[in-house]
Amino acid sequence: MTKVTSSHWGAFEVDVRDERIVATRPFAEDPHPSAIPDILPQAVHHRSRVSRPSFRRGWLESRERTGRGGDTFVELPWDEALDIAAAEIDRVRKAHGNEAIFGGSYGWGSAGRFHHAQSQVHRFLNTIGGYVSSFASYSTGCAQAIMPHVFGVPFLQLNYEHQDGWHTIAEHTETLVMFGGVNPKNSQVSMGGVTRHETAGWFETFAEKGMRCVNIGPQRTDAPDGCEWMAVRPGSDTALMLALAYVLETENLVDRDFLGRCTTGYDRFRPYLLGETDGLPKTPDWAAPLTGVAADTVRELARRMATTRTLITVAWSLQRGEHGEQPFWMSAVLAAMLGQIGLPGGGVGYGYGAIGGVGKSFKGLRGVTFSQGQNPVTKFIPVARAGDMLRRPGEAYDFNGRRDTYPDIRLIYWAGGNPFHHHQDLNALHEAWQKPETIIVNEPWWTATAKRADIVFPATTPYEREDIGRSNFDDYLFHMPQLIPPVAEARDDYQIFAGLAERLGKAQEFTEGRRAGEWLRVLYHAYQGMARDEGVEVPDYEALQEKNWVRLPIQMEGPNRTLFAPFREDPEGAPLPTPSGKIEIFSATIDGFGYDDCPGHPVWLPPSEWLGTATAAAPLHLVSPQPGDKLHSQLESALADVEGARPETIVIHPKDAARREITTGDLVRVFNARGACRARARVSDDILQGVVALPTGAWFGDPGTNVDPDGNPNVLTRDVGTSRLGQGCSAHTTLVEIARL
Ligand SMILES: Nc1nc2c(c(=O)[nH]1)N[C@H]1C(S)=C(S)[C@@H](COP(=O)(O)OP(=O)(O)OC[C@H]3O[C@@H](n4cnc5c(=O)[nH]c(N)nc54)[C@H](O)[C@@H]3O)O[C@H]1N2
Ligand SMILES: Nc1nc2c(c(=O)[nH]1)N[C@H]1C(S)=C(S)[C@@H](COP(=O)(O)OP(=O)(O)OC[C@H]3O[C@@H](n4cnc5c(=O)[nH]c(N)nc54)[C@H](O)[C@@H]3O)O[C@H]1N2
Ligand SMILES: [Mo]
Repeated sequence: MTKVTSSHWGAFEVDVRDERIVATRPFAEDPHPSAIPDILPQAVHHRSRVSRPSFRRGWLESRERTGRGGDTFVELPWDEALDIAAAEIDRVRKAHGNEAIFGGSYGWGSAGRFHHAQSQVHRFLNTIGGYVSSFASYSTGCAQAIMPHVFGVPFLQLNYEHQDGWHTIAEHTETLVMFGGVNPKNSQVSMGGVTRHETAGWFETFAEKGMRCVNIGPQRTDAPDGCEWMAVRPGSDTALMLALAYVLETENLVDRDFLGRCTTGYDRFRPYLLGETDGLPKTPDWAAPLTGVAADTVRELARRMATTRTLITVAWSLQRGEHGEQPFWMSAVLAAMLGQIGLPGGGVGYGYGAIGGVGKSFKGLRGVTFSQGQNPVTKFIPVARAGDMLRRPGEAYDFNGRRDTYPDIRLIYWAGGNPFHHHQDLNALHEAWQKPETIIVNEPWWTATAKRADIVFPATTPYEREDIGRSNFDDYLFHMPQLIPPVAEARDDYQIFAGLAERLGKAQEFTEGRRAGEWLRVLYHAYQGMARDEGVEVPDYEALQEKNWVRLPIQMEGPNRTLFAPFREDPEGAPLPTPSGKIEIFSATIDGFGYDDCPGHPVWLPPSEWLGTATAAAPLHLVSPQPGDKLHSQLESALADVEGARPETIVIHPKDAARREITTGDLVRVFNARGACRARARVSDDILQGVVALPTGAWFGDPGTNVDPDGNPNVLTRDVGTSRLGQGCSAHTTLVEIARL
């Protein structure tokens, strides 16, 4: 049998023989298919699958909690396993209340609208009284806090619904200034799926049109070949942006009319820019030693930006570091000074390349959604503060103008995420993780997180269940057929939670009396009605099953979307939803919070770890980007089997390598005071001297291994919020040393 299915990395064909996935092939309509599914046959049937419900021996026998990660597991039959888990959940909620249950459960899980692990776990926990949740994402947590203060619009809405689409950029942009690049490697994936991979193709078009594309960041490879590379030290972008702004201000290249009509607070920012408030004019010469970019290069770029249609783009990675609020806010100020916000192909935009859907323009069509219900518990944490939450119960912390205390968590339920891949400072997380009384994880594979749980329920993968594939940022609709039976005794998350809900007397609330197949039809029917209301006909469920997939007629061709065009046209008549109705260069709201790590207008704040604070013990800046060959830590067990694939590859500059007598292919130890991992060196001048890059995604090793064997960079990263405002993930703020092994 051959069928098409969808995934976060796109659609692909699957060959099935004797109830096994034997091969995958690209989807015919995808111009640049991802190679990620190549490994799927090995991964789905890998020996690292969780076969049966498993209990950590120490927990099962004596509720002992210090052995997480180092213990053996006992397999039990499903009924008994669900009984024990339900009784434990019941005990915790009765003894400590639902505020003692952490169900934030961050992670990407798999595509598919019904069997979406987060929706399932949240709905379940809501039916039994609620859980402590988490706000935003590791991807854009900091931006989601700061950017609404600046533009008034939720950050992701800005990315997906407002900012210029590729068509508009291709038509109008003359200079594309990309902080952190725009990397087709990253746009291979999108939450819920990206069917046509178009980013690389757009850059071919830009090149044909003679667009000048400048990649500003530590790695040449962050943008397609043919783009200029302006190497800049990680963490220093705000200084560079300030220097560009200084040139605009002092060479009279600022659009004062735009500033007057559409912004507020330039008068508060300008004295800082000119050094009147701190004695430090933010000149290109001031910035040069901070950024590593020559002053003349900055002047030339500023003049070019002021005299051509210029779009500034900012990669999400820039806010995944300490003070990540600043380059995001400052990019908006710089764009405002240029006065091109609201003109097609000009202004500023975020996350192009981060995710396949950004830059595409479709008519809005609501999605297929399974209701998570209402959470009676209002307590939440900023998502990346999970480690702090476990370490500091009852202690106060700041977040975006509010002061709260961390809850005292007794039980953690995680489904569809891998914190021992994604969280920073994993050795510290491992310590903190020993504190809760019980940890339950649903997982298809024995990940580092599953190995550190007390109860592991084996979950199916999307290939083992029927689902609907649909993303709001894509123009395809899929019936995702069940391709193979569940591997070993795996069950769908839905079935697992239905079993727990039943034991807790909430079967009806959770299932509403429906089986998964019935839910699919109910959800699809609602979606079909909504689509019809929007003028889009989609086939009946049975017809979609038969067809396998359809392309929806929702594409917007030609230049079609310009960020804040109506606002520019008429700032009084179409104000932004900020307190002033304008773009906030100075925010009285933020100023009122009184945060020294995020004051009332953008400022240069050096991170605690960057090349400016390099020491003999940790002289290199580590960036840990997303892996090109997979999604985060998914499919990792099969990839790690490939001869020579592990440990992960770390990119290092020839001069840094020579000093350490490292050559390409050498095994190295990467280390700092927080931890150490192995990696395999690749010497390349595609990276700025002083910077090394090790992608995320290797599975974190077992406790007791001092040097993480496969190369997970999060043994090295710092677990600290971006600032009291955003409290986002600061993974890119890390210094390390490297030695040959
Ligand atoms: N150093 C550093 N760290 C980072 C980042 C960085 O840039 N640098 N980036 C951060 C970012 S942006 C992100 S988004 C995170 C990503 O971190 P995660 O989203 O946690 O990573 P994934 O590997 O996608 O984890 C998903 C897990 O869900 C499991 N899964 C898949 N399908 C199902 C299912 O149907 N049911 C269940 N129960 N489980 C399923 C997978 O096997 C996998 O273990 O990493 C963050 N960490
Ligand atoms: N193939 C694949 N694609 C993915 C993912 C994946 O796991 N695999 N994950 C997806 C997810 S969840 C997300 S959130 C997005 C993330 O998308 P991004 O945040 O854009 O991606 P990253 O790979 O973290 O970082 C991109 C580049 O930023 C540069 N960089 C790091 N720090 C700085 C800095 O301070 N200044 C400048 N100028 N550049 C810097 C690094 O050189 C790095 O290669 O990617 C998505 N795409
Ligand atoms: Mo992400």
